[in-house]
Amino acid sequence: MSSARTPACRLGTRAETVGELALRCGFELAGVAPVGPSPDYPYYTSWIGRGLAGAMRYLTGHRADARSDPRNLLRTARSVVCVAKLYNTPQPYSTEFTAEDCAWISRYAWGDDYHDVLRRGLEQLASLLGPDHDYRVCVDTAPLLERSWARAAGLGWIGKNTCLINQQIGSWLFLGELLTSLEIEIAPGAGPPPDRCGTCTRCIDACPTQALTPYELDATRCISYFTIELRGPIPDEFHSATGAHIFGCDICQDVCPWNRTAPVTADLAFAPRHFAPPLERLAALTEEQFRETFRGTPVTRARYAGFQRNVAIAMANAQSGSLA
Ligand code: B12
Ligand code: SF4
Ligand code: SF4
Repeated sequence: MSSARTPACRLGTRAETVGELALRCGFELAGVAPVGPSPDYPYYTSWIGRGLAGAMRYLTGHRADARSDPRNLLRTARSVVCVAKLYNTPQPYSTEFTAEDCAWISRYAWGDDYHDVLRRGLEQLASLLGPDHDYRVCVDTAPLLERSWARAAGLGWIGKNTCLINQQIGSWLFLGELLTSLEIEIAPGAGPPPDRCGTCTRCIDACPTQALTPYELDATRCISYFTIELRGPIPDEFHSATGAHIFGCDICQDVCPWNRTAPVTADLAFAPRHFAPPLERLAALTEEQFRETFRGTPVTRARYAGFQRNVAIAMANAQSGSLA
């Protein structure tokens, strides 16, 4: 396991750094960025403005404006503490897995819901930082540009697949943040690492729906968006490309060379509960059984109707031989 990137920072008279404290709270990476206007916010508004968010309304309107500055979430914030938690497990990648008539659930959704796991770790980190600060914990759902802040805090670069990638441990990472009123001193030279994608285009070439152009994702073409976020029918033209995916998609990370030797998490919270379940079994689940089977995992976000829609498409693909 790679050690946490440790920003040389001073917390009053404390000897420990935020990176060391974050390790104690179960995170692999931590870094700090000073609060200010959000890096990449103009890019974000351009992405929204071009319709690339599809129907994800929580990304637009006043929720979009809130992303312009973390002080919209915590008025007294002076530092953004960014953390990352590894969720990789030893199971094969979707691009290597060949069992017939099985469904593919994306790697991040095999175990416990990460929102709860990261929130607990961040609350613990907040208390280790002492009683005298205002803070706010953010994991995924807050209107904060998490990848951009993680890059600013030195956790990794943003790849052509749009994921945050760390040179040592790859991109199977959940991100979280602690906005705090503490002013944490950052070492000179800390900050974003270089982009290490180079001339590689594997993710762009492998995406079955051509959702990626370098560094940009069109959600209206993305299997992850279709199978998790979209309510209503998935456009017909994307059915066969969806293959066996019934919740999320990992292809553009599976093929990334930086994930070739990615370490695995020691946290049992992410141990797979449902790895490649048989499609027949999923198709037979009642709504109650669906809730019972996937309780406490991210899969419930698809809701029963979305889940059934996804399973039906994967079964049709299995019958027509386009599961690959
Ligand atoms: C909406 C959303 C999605 C959407 C859209 C994804 C996307 N690429 O935009 C969908 C449903 C498709 C999705 C899919 C996934 N998601 Co998601 N998602 C989010 C969410 C809630 C918001 C992301 C967002 O604002 N997108 C809009 C784009 C424009 O922003 P962005 O991707 O963050 O990119 C920023 C920077 O990269 C930079 N940037 C990007 N491109 C460019 C180009 C230029 C020219 C410039 C200047 C800047 C720039 O600016 C952007 C704005 O800050 C975040 C949580 C959060 N609050 O941030 C999680 C998050 C990004 N998702 C996450 C995960 C794990 C996934 C999946 C792997 C899940 C799965 N297996 O299906 C896939 C990965 C697909 C992929 N290749 O991105 C993790 C990412 C961890 C990581 N290592 O990067 C996050 C951070 C959640 C978390 N807390 O861990 N997701
Ligand atoms: S998650 Fe899948 S569909 Fe979406 S961009 Fe990556 S490879 Fe393409
Ligand atoms: S597959 Fe290649 S281009 Fe895509 S994110 Fe990984 S290194 Fe970058």
